[in-house]
Amino acid sequence: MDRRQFLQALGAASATGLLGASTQPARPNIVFIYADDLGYGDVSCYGATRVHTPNIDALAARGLRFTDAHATSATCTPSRYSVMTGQYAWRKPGTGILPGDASLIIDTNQLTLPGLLKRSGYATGIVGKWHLGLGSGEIDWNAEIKPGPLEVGFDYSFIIPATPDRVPCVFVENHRVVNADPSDPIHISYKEPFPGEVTGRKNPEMLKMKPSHGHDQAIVDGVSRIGYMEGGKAALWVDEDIADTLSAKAVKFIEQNKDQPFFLYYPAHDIHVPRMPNQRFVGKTDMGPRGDAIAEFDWCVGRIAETLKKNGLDKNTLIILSSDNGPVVDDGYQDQAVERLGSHKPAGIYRGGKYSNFDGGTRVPFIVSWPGHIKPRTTSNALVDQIDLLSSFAALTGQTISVGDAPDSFNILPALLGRSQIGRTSLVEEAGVLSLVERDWKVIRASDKPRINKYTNTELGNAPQPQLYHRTVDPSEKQDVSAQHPERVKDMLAALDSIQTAGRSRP
Ligand code: NG6
Ligand code: CA
Repeated sequence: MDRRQFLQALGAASATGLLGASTQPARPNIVFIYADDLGYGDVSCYGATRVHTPNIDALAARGLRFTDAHATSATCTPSRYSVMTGQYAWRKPGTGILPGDASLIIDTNQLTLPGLLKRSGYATGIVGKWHLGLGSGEIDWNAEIKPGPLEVGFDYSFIIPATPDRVPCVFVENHRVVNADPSDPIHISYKEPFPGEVTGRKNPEMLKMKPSHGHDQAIVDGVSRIGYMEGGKAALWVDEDIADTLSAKAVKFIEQNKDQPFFLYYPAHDIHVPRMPNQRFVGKTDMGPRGDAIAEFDWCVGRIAETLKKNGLDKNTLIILSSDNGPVVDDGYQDQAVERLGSHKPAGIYRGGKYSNFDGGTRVPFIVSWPGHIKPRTTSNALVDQIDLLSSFAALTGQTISVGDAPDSFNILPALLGRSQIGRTSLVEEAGVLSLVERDWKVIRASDKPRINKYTNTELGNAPQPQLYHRTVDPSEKQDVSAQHPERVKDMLAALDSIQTAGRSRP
């Protein structure tokens, strides 16, 4: 048996048979809560002490907490693309961090996570940050905006089009900008300011939060952003109210769909920059806006959990909570995150963070709860990846996936439900370069890119030679042991090449 056959056999073993008596398709409601830039060490049930996350901890107490779970990438767009499609984003060019005027990067004929659940009779909704592009050319923000979430499997959509630090700073509900005013049309540019537009660069006296790097263009709600914007005064969001607005829409979606199975994808704007939590959360931690945004995110988790309970849905709802990439402290605004960090370790014991090849880039909190089906207060060391939700939910709902669909999504349902300690046996992590994890080992491809991001001060994990780390002996990736194991490095790099050229990795 060669390596590939062996991996396939292992994958198949984890995909079948382990569910035992309860392989019956089930159709619980599914809520996927996806934080933005929340690190492994940023919540109390993963070891944080200077911020308290009682609602996230309660979720973990009701279910299963993973210690070796990964976002597919160390940045947002590729991680989200992979969750939605079950395909490694690096297979598709153009899936890096998108500007706010980018076209939709998901093929509308492709099988998607919401599309799969819709096929099984679920009502599907997204409330939160999209960042996967909209439309198929130049977007007219004053007309119908499509294709977007509704064309790739969602029945309902209420989104921040890109990120909170990118224009346009408006919500889009289904195909329309919320509170759009035809007499004050919205225009967006990522090239140059509009005539007479005030910007963070020219008018810093107008800012209530100043940039530390970048973010010196359009000014909205006293914060300068990436990109230029004019018009749409009545449609502009107020940063401090985003969490209230999004969580209220999530509550409404749950209440409106409570009589049928539903899938709610809740990609929160917290704790991405600009960190502008509501006044209620200001000072909840002594870490400034970054800590307070974590408290705000936790409150949203509580609001969703409470809504499920109030409507008698808590027992029959599977909740997953995770983050789209690792943590970053200074991501472009002077928000005291560095000055007030103190002893807090956003990535826990892991090295690097957002943007990094080291594990801090992709190893994130990952909690699954489903009362009555998952044992409370349990922990799993199984290797899992968010890209696997698609195939795992196909198994959960008794569906098969065609060979060409979701090419990198493994069915790891037994691990997700705590019935197996085996998730994946390998995975590819994407940051500046690709890395391959295989059981106890991780190899990072060689890269001539900088070792440190001088703006965010992140250790990027780039080195001119491939690096090899032992994941159990040295989880913090301190000792590159490539020189001691040249054969292993060679084999693993070859395995990574073949995953890349095969175009698929799903067993
Ligand atoms: C970077 C931004 C950063 C953040 C990131 C995307 C600058 C200087 N930095 O380019 O602030 O927006 O993109 O974050 O503009 S992500 O979580 O959506 O990937
Ligand atoms: Ca992110």
